[in-house]
Amino acid sequence: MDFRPGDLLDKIEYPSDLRQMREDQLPQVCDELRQYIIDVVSKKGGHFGASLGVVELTTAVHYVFNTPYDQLVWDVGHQAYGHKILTGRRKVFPTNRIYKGISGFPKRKESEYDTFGVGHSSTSISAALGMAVASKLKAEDDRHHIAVIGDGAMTGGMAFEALNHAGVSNANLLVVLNDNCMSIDPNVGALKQYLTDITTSKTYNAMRDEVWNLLGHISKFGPNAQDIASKIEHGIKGTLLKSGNLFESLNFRYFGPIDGHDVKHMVKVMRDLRDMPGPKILHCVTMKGKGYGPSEKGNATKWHAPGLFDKSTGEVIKVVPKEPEPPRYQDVFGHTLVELAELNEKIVGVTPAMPTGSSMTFMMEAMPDRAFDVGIAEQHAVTFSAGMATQGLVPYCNIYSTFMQRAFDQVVHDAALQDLHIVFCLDRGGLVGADGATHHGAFDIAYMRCIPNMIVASPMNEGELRDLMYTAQLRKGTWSIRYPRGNGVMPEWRTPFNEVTIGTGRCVREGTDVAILTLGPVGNSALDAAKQLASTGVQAAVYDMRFVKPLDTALLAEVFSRFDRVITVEDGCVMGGFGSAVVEWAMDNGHAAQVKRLGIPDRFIDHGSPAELTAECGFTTSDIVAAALTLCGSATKAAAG
Ligand SMILES: Cc1ncc(C[n+]2csc(CCOP(=O)(O)OP(=O)(O)O)c2C)c(N)n1
Repeated sequence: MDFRPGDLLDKIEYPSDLRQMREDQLPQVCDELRQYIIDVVSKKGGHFGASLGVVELTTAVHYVFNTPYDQLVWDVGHQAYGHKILTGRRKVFPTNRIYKGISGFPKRKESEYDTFGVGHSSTSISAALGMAVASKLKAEDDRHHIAVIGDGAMTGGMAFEALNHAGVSNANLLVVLNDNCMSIDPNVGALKQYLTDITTSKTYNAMRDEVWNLLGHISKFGPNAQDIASKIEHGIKGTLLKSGNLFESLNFRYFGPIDGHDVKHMVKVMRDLRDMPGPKILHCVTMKGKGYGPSEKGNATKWHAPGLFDKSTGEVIKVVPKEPEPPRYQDVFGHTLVELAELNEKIVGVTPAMPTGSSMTFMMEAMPDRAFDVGIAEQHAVTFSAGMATQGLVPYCNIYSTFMQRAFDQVVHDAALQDLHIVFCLDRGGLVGADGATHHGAFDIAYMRCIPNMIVASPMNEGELRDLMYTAQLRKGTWSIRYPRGNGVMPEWRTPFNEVTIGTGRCVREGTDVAILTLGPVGNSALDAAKQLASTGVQAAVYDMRFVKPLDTALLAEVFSRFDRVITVEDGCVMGGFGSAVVEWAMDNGHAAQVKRLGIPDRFIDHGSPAELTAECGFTTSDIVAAALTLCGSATKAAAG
């Protein structure tokens, strides 16, 4: 597939080439950059709207600042495609997010221009501040540090923590706030309102300067001056706080809002700010999806990461299945939650900025008063849920496995320790594919099962997900129910609800030679493996354990008394995960079976298709077959020897 960057873009290998160009050539560079992103992403997939929206911002930063000596940190990093193209990766950009190709996010190993690895949000100001303070300590006073953060990412607690620190640091830091009013879904919260107020109040900056000058003068004269000054100050502060002084009150010098699509103006403003010491914030207003007709027309959520599309029409390319497809797990979650909430008025829904991604949208539409998008704020989502649980509500708090890592202490300290009845639903458990190492849900089984009081479960299919969700509102406890990205296995998924006994698994296939114990949907691969094994004469039993905590110890006792060859399979890390739980139990109870654990190995797994990554990790159907044959072969040899 041939991708043709335009004439100017073709000449830019690195930002030093960009900086050779005349300022009046920059709009054309932006145009070509945008077209190249549209070309590649339409055919290869990936994040789309966010990168289009920062084309001018990216070009201006690399034009004005001396990157990579000046250090540029992206927040989340899904918007950094233009940055990748301008920093040595133009030719390999079509390999973006593909197995063994470049990563869809900035990554330190990939380029010296990627100063900080990202994928999770709201880290940029902390990281850039750390770099700025390090530069100061190393007496590199000419070095600049730029954090680019979206209005969505700015809703995360870490961003506020970093602003609070930076404001007293006197660090040479420029925060560029890329305000497009969008997260993946429309941005939420008071900060969003606040940024809108600043943006719409055109006279804000001029008024602010005049007012503060005036106050300075008044306070010097007349007996009532202090009184008048304080009254004016009070009135003005009210206006300012409403319309834009938040950053200044944190000791940042605030500039903007400016049009983030006027590249020449951005260059001028950034040059002015470059030479100004101390913490500064530049508020740029942009449009997500800018410069491509269909994505400018609306539905920015769809254009966040639309999949493949026909560039000329904007039609998303869908493969129409011949048979009715099983639903996505996230949709089963979304519909089931609405059904349960209709049955149980105590149920509420919580999502930290992922309504569409988790299908919490279904409940938000059906019961807007009982479903909450709290912004990119996983820690808050957990403790907010805990607060509601203290009052007898039953929150279903849906957080992607990888993002739940952010809220580990809140799960321990605010939920489990107080034995609160909350149902954490962990979407995207396991290998997620093209988003790669920052997004795989590798660790939740291990980090949840070590917490006292927790009930940790994973369904083998959609019906079991419904049953677990149903049971979780009936039985008090702090629950973690994890399920994967993508489609399930049951086209007829709307099964009647059945209560599951907590801490019980089930045998889904009888066998005599080897037992395969699984947690979650990998049980389906184990069933396929067992069928293949049968044709080789090996009879494998398969157990869907359902719960990793509490473990079904009665079932384990039965398995270990019947089998001396056991395989565990999970789509989570093998270190400390489900297999570890089984082995710990076996050791503690004096069983000496041979146990082979399959799962995600003890290293970070990059991006690729789920099939490629599962093969790399070694828990495909064939891997399970091979493990069983090896175990059975070695047992035969041991017996013969
Ligand atoms: C901790 C964390 N939670 C959730 C996400 C998922 N996520 C990726 S991009 C995004 C929206 C970011 O919005 P913004 O910073 O405004 O950037 P935009 O896409 O609008 O350019 C979200 C919620 C994430 N990357 N990290």
